[in-house]
Amino acid sequence: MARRVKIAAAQLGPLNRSDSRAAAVKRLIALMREAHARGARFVVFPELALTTFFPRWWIADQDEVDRRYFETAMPSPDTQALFDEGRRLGIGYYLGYAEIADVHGRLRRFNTAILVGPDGSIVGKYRKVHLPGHAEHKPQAAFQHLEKKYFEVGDLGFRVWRYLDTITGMLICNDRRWPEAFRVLALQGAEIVALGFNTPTENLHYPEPPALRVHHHLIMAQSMAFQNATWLVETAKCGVEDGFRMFGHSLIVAPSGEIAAKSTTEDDEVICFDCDIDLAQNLKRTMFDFAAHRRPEHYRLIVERVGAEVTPANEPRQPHAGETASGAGVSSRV
Ligand code: CDV
Repeated sequence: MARRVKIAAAQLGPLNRSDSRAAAVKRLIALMREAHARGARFVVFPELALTTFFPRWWIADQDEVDRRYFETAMPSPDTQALFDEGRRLGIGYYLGYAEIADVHGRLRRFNTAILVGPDGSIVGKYRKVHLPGHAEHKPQAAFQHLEKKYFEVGDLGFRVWRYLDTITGMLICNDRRWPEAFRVLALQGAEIVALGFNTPTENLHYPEPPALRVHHHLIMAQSMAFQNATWLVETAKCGVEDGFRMFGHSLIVAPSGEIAAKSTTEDDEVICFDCDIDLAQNLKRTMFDFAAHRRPEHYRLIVERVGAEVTPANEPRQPHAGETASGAGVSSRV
């Protein structure tokens, strides 16, 4: 019998700096109730869903950042009501937040997402790996993107969990631009990938039409879902937050690469789709039968090299660690 899970993307409109955690949690609960009323068993909330997108500001006082924007416990007194309501409704969810963890006596800060089961237990945790932006203050810029200042690179890797009779993985925002992240999840059998995001409408680095940014968001989601034969749920926090606009376009994408549901506002909005988890079986058995068709012996550069280097095939190059001279010598032999 086909496995079906009705999944919701619970998009949040702006959360301003003046909004309390309690106000954010109240809105998340309202979205959760709506998703449940529409039959959803799994709700995907956005990245950093409890506060404004604070990496847009340079804040010198780390104590202030910690106090205003980070969670030291999950659930916390402020978020307990969300956990209670999720358990009462018997609904699972993905929730993004800023985490301070005490790791062997050292405080470490991560951009984190958790997967919470219908019984209210935390099933899985992911800490964002691809941190965009910069660590230094750019006073001339219209806004900052200081994820590299406020967060460390996640230390938990890309993982999947058995969840609601599926195999579910988590990513966060900028990860959606990196095919490697999806492929690592797909290689562990991912059937659903959940991802929350906050994406400014304006490009910090160079002028770019907002429509083009949305275009990139859509084509990435469609190709990542198809090439990895997985359902993909991407949920925005969006709208004009403290004067800075972020786009919506929350999505549920089928393993066929088709957009099954998409938000139409830049405000609080629930979109839902009844996902046939086995829809990808044919694809996984044929075109994307990894065991039959992948050629990792030709993919070594993906893990051995970080930045691009120009290495023309007709110029000699030094062998990389672990690579035989003959393996490296493709160029010298042609
Ligand atoms: N929160 C993010 O990771 N945002 C990035 C922006 C900076 C481009 C994104 O990839 O959407």
